[in-house]
Amino acid sequence: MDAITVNTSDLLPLRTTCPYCGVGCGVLASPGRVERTAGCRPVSGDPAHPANAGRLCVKGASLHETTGSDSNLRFPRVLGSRVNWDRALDEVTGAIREAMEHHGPGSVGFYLSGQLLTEDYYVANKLAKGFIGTPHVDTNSRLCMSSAVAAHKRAFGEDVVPGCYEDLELADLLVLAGSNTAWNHPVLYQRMKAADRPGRRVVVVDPRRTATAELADLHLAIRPGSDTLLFNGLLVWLADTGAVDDAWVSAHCNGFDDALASARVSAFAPQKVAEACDLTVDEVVTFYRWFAETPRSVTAFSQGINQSVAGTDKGNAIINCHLATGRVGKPGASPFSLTGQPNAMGGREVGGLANTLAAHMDYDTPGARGAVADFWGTDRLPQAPGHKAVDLFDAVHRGEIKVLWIMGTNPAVSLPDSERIREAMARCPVVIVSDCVSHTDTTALADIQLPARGWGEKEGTVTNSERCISRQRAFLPPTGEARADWQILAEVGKRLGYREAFRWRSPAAVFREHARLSALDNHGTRQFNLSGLADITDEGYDLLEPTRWPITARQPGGSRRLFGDGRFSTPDGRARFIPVRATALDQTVVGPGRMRLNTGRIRDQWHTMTRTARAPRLVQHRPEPFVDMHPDDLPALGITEGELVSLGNERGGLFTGRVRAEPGQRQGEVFVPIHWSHQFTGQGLASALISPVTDPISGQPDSKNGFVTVMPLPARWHARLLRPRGAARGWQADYHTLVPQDHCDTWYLAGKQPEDWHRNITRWLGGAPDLVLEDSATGTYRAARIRQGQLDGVLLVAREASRLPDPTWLASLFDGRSLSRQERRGLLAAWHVAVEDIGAVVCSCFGIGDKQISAAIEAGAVTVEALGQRLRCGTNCGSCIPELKASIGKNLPPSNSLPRNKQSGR
Ligand SMILES: Nc1nc2c(c(=O)[nH]1)N[C@H]1C(S)=C(S)[C@@H](COP(=O)(O)OP(=O)(O)OC[C@H]3O[C@@H](n4cnc5c(=O)[nH]c(N)nc54)[C@H](O)[C@@H]3O)O[C@H]1N2
Ligand SMILES: Nc1nc2c(c(=O)[nH]1)N[C@H]1C(S)=C(S)[C@@H](COP(=O)(O)OP(=O)(O)OC[C@H]3O[C@@H](n4cnc5c(=O)[nH]c(N)nc54)[C@H](O)[C@@H]3O)O[C@H]1N2
Ligand code: SF4
Ligand SMILES: [Mo]
Repeated sequence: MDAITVNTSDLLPLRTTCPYCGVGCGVLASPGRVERTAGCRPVSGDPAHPANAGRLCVKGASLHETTGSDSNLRFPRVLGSRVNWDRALDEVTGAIREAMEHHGPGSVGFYLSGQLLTEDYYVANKLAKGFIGTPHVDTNSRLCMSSAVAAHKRAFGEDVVPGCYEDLELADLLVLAGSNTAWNHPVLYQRMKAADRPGRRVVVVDPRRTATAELADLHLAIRPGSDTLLFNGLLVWLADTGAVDDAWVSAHCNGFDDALASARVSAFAPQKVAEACDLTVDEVVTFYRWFAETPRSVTAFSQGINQSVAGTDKGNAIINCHLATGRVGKPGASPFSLTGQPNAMGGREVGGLANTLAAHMDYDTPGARGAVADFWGTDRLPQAPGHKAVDLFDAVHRGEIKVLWIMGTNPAVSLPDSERIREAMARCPVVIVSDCVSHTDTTALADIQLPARGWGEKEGTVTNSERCISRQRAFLPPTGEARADWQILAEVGKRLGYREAFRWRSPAAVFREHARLSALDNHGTRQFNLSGLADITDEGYDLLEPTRWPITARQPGGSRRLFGDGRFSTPDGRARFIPVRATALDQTVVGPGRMRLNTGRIRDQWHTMTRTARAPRLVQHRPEPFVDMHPDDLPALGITEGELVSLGNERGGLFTGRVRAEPGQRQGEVFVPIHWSHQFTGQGLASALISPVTDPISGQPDSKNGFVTVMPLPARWHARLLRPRGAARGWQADYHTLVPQDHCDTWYLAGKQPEDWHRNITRWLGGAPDLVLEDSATGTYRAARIRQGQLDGVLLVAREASRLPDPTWLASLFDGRSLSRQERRGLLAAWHVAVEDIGAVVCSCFGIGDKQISAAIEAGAVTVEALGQRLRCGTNCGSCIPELKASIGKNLPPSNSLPRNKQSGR
């Protein structure tokens, strides 16, 4: 059944698409070693791709470091044991059939992902809704884009992004609302930056001063959650200053008066907006003036808008302002939802969300159920929408879902209230997980693990934020026995007895069917239309150039912009203003110890780190889970930067990370990253602190909003443990984080109880140490273990984290070399001892000998401080200082003679 043949001997770079963010950059890639764990050669940006024109960000540029990994899932497993595919597919099919028979089709649930390819997604949706007949199919896009989807549908009648990337450059006013583009859509950010010109302005709306704010002419550090008010106020301002495009509004829109009246209820004057949003009047008026006077305005928005109890309303508050000014789908003038995942858009196209059916048709779209059922040749379509993600896992928890199939997402980490999600999965009779990585927090809870082909191993298409469909192409052999997701799903469909419906021979055949369905009963009623590709040949599919949908006979080359002509996808063709009210702002008092929580992304990691943490260079930027706090919040908590704190919430969620003093934070608010899982740390799950509260319209969780108690972690010791990669997985301590490096794993550790290092050192190092240094007075302990001449482990312990030596040099010694004499001598100092003869070691912490000290004194380092600066001696535990002083007295050249009392350094 293998439809994909990979010509691994062909080393010419092949054009494919980055599997990370929704920018959807074109990538040139080629296989490297063709061995058991074949990786790929360094990748580069595809100069011919319209999204990036050759650019890549650091994640894209590190793709080759993440492929062909030993930690990929290689074989199917049932209850932990390796099985062959036949057995695994029988188990899956048997479990689904049994659940259908005994509990009805609704007892089977699917949880999909915006990281599946469109072909995978199409087959999953067809299998689940069309043939198993369960409506309970949702996707991680629920956590990501569903508020934008709902806002688009309310306003435009269809989930359509009207603009294209060029608009972000053409705009004379670019508003970035709740989007940290510099880190999360980096290539778009590069394009925005390059478009900087006199007269162009950028406004960033974000409670935090992020890297993106560097580009801003105006940064509105708004009170979290107050965006609706800000944009309602803008609508009122536009109306009151005569900036509304009355002719356009009356020709193309409905509902303006109601929306304006609703906006006036909460936000009639900039003063009031300023007060409620925690801005100055000047800031608000400046923003409003700029928007009113700039015809070419784009408002790009992302998770600061979507992930909210009022995410849909926030989206519509933004769209209302664009409708009022006729700035929709015109060059440099549009609202612009930035999608997160590489194929969030493709998933929406196939209908992967629980409330949609297929191909931009909903359950309640007139005639859609019948037409789709006929098209698929089924009579099993569910009657009505199923559970959205948070509700789906609630249903799992209640025992209503007997078989849950999770594909391409890691809900144990990413869904709110993660402990309860884990509990739900543990209770579920059969959990099937398709992933390309073997150890994730979700695969750990799987009864059946199915190895999916990953990036570089599979063929298909993705759609980026500007509706551009690009090919992902295979250029690596699959890992182990991994299969493409669509193949696995199709095989289950056949085994369930639906041979005809699932008999595609290639992803191209799946794509053709998907394209045909998009054209079904589509007489211009739905913009999503791929009829121009419905008959694409296999060769045409192989060569498919990046193209923006709709792609029809009239527009075979695709479409840059939509709705610019004022015709929308609503029954009457008119856009809808949506009356939105600002939600009452949370009055919870924050103060020392009780703070508001915000969560989000960092530059170099992708979500739950299953792939990006394989590239050591991506780990260095932020090696540990952290807690960003305003510097002025630290003293009241008795915390200094670099210490560990735990954040807790009332439901028992806990997050431990290292404090960063971040002046870009608002006071009273903390920010934590979403990336760390139990694979890398003990308690570093942002989702553990988030309540499962959702937007009533979209069902999207309020992931940017929590309240936490901040508690310093009273650590008695801090340590770094270095072991060969993979040698010491699963270390537990009150605080522990695994930092993968090129040749070793470094564990950052801390404990609340004193540790008996002597007794337990063999446990830490996996055997008896060969070198030990201990100073109980200062709490210093260091030990190293050498096996067959090679370094096998080093443990460095100190009372304070700041007193631990930098382990970079030690980490470099794990590259398989036999240690030289100097290297051995430097081990416990964590310091490369370059001089062959250093004399007797004086400073043990840094391995500094008396000959080095004498030479430094002769060269002018005549105080303890100066010696410390030059050689680092005496700067850690300080127990060698008396000896250093003695050396100074002994070696001081006569010309440098100082009065005795001035020689002491401390
Ligand atoms: N490096 C990296 N890039 C990624 C990803 C990744 O994991 N890593 N993931 C991708 C995915 S799936 C997505 S969805 C995107 C997300 O891309 P973004 O939306 O840019 O990402 P976040 O960091 O989650 O949140 C954006 C900002 O919203 C702000 N915010 C919080 N509350 C509010 C509020 O009430 N109002 C406003 N206006 N802003 C608020 C936060 O402070 C944060 O800076 O990134 C994509 N790109
Ligand atoms: N608190 C908080 N929570 C959040 C967010 C937030 O900002 N704050 N953001 C939310 C958002 S926007 C998102 S998108 C989610 C992301 O959260 P997740 O989707 O849970 O995170 P990923 O790590 O991207 O999970 C993708 C999984 O798919 C696997 N995979 C990769 N390629 C393939 C493939 O081809 N096939 C298969 N079968 N598997 C594959 C990966 O190894 C990985 O295990 O997190 C959400 N959760
Ligand atoms: S900007 Fe996004 S799509 Fe482009 S290389 Fe970076 S992660 Fe990949
Ligand atoms: Mo996302």
